[in-house]
Amino acid sequence: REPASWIMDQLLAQTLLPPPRSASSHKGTYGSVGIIGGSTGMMGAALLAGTAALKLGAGRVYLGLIAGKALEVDTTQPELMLRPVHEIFKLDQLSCLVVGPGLGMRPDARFWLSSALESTLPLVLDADALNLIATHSSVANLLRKRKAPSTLTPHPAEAARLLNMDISAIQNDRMAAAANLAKKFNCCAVLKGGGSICAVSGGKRYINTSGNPGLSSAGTGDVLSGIVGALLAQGVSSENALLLAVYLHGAAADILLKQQGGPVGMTASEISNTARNLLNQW
Ligand code: NPW
Ligand code: AMP
Ligand code: MG
Repeated sequence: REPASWIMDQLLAQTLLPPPRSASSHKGTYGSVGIIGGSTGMMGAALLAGTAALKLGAGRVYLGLIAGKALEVDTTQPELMLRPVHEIFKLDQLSCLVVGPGLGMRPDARFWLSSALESTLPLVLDADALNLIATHSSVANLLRKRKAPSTLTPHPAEAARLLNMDISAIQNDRMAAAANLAKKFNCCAVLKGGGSICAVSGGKRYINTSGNPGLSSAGTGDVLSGIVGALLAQGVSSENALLLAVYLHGAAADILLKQQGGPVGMTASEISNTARNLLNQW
């Protein structure tokens, strides 16, 4: 019998890469990521997730923004296609949706999350998508009933809300918490924080070995969700996309820690750039 827990290191991560790019490929070959989030005051979270998806190789990235007075273009990242959220559901070529970065908790956010859960697309659910699932049993039921793959990316406080436990209880047995998330919500899940635990099918768990406290800054989780989306769009399975994204995200932080002489002031945007370089080197 296979053991139920594994160590996620560089050797294992390098077995999970998207296929090499062929000379005749085009942007359609690398898939389209839709990001749903960006409510008023939290537009940055959606932009960070979108930029991460772009940098990690998605062919196209669309942002479906919740904010009424949303941006129409990010002039520092004009490759991103910014749309009002309802337009995302009219696109027929999406490979996956990342729902949650800066989504907020208002009824319209819940409506668009439910629409995503009712779709047949692979989903990455982060941040406020997780908080809405934790607080609305009708939304949680939509998640449990999904046939397409779903991936949850909670930090310990979000995991505590999802499992209706204290943060200290989650942290006291992180392996069990990760497995319970996957089981309860019929998905794969990462319990984030130092030594992230990924739980996949069959009760299998992977303890991540990359990452450092430089990642303890606003927006790094939004970047992780965008990286998972990029890998899904490039045809990596949902389990492998989660494992590879978590490892790459932490490994990027480890490279930056060395380059910058320590963990202080590491930014989420730098994680995207460095993870991109690492993926190209592998
Ligand atoms: P404390 O009080 O800090 O010690 P929330 P969020 C706790 C968006 N963002 N271990 C934490 O504890 C996101 O996408 C927008 C233990 C606090 O109580 C979301 O949509 C950004 N405790 C939204 O903001 C950049 C931990 O959890 C609570 C923990 C809210 O997301 C930032 C905070 O968590 C952000 O990504 C840990 N490892 N981690 C932007 N630039 O637009 C957290 N806690 O209430 O879920 O709030 O994570 O900031
Ligand atoms: P979030 O709280 O959603 O912004 O996500 C934070 C990201 O940074 C997650 O991927 C965490 O695993 C990672 N992270 C935060 N603090 C640490 C730490 N001390 N060591 C390793 N990774 C961390
Ligand atoms: Mg977060």
